[in-house]
Amino acid sequence: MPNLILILGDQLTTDISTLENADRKRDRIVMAEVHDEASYTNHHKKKLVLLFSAMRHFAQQLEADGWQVHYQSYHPDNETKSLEAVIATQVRETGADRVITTECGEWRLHEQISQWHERLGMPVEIRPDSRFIASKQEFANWAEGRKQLRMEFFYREMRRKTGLLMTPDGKPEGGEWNFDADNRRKWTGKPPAPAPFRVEPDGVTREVIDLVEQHFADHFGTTEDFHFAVTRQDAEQALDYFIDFALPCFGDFQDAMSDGEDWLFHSILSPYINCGLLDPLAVCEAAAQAWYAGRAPINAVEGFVRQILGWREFVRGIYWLNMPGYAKENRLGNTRALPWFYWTGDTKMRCMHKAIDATHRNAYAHHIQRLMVTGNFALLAGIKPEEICDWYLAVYADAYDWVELPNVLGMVMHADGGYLGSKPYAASGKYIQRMSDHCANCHYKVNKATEDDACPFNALYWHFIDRHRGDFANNPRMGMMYRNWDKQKPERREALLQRANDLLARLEQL
Ligand code: FAD
Ligand code: DLZ
Repeated sequence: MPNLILILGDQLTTDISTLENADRKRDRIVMAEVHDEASYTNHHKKKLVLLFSAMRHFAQQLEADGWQVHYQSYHPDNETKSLEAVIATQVRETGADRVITTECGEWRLHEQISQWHERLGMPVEIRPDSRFIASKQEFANWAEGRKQLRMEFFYREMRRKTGLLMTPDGKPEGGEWNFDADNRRKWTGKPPAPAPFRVEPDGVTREVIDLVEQHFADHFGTTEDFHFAVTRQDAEQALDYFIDFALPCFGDFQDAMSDGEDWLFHSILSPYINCGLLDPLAVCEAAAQAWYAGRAPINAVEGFVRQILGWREFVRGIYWLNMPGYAKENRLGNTRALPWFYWTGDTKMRCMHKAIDATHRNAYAHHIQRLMVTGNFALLAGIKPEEICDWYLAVYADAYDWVELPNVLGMVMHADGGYLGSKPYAASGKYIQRMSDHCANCHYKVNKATEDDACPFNALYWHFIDRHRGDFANNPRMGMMYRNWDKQKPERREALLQRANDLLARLEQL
């Protein structure tokens, strides 16, 4: 009897654990573009194109390698609209008596798949996802008994485990674990940032673009200028391109933002790593090699490796340790609705407009735009976590619940009460001015705080500090903010709070 081997849209690698011990002659691989996965959020059109095209290319490769593949292409009239329905049909058609899958990345789907053995009446083997460097159990063991979980300590464990950027006697290369302090330069146009790596759409991708335009016309974003890689080969070239042209400056300008450059020196690899086209450990190894070969400085390479080996693994661990309760956290008691301009970019705040517009065009914004612009604004304005989380899940090509949720709910919104991060990343317009050239082009004046044309981030920042005194006044990392706030004259504080209340009352008009 054949096994049915389910490969999901974010498991596009022959190293996936479902294929271990599989028999090309006996077993059947099932891949399906289904309504339920394509519609559980308002996925950016480019994310749909990326995944459907990458899935189709991967299925073709499997077939060329001698696998039997059942592939369902998307059509709104397909009778089988969920993965379960596809599997049930395939069970009937093939007489399979066992389903094998690799654990999926999202709680939502994980819950469904966990019930399949009962619903299908047959064994459903769920294998661990060995693409991650730390297993769920390993993370749980590390976290056990710790009151607070801090990425930095977990990251060091991962460095030791993998030996990445470690000397033979077990010390961190370069003499430090972390070169974060060297990752904060403003970018003023020099050196020029490389253009993003581009792959021109082939026939398969063009077909998917037409499909998405036809059936997902109301989804966020655009398919125009689609240039993502959709095969492992091309994604590997994107990695090489990053290492050659952007990695050397990645460290210096990691936190920079620019009015005229969407991508700066970022790798733009997360869409590929997350869907399986690139292996996270191999990506880190390639970056480390560049340092050993003298092709990139340590602040760049360590900074890059930390994002993948540290943050990426850490947020995944947090997710699985705390779901499903984590998604419902709202410890700061936020109640405001997400302003509509998050979907349109129609705001006079230049930094917000730029970040949202890039998101709409590219299905991409870099980390500091996500954290310190669109995220920071939502934090200061007290937006309901579930609404801002839904937005982030929809709008990026790399978005999956396991990585989006801890970043948004934990890192940005501090809605988990400081479980993931020791202090909120709240910042006034000054931070944005320091790290970008947006403010020079903005309708609002970053040097003003209470006037009608003052940067909204300024008064909102102090409102946030004031309204959350009970949450943060005893946080040692926030003490200085409260001292600064308390030092201001009462009339000034009053004017700032009044301005903030006025802004909060007409968020939609900003
Ligand atoms: P680079 O800046 O080149 O970084 C290299 C790699 O490090 C990334 O490709 C990514 O794999 C990893 N990485 C960096 N930071 C993080 C992080 N905080 N968490 C996990 N991995 C990280 N990343 C996603 O992959 N999917 C998401 O849905 C997502 N949502 C985010 C939401 C918010 C509010 C914030 C603040 C961050 C989010 N991130 C998310 C993390 C990070 O912003 C993106 O991984 C990064 O911007 C992707 O672009 P890049 O490949 O050019 O990254
Ligand atoms: C994100 C996504 C989308 C848009 N479509 C599909 C699909 O049609 N078929 C599929 O197998 N997977 C898809 N995915 C990825 C899944 O939703 C993903 O496996 C879960 O989000 C778990 O990480």
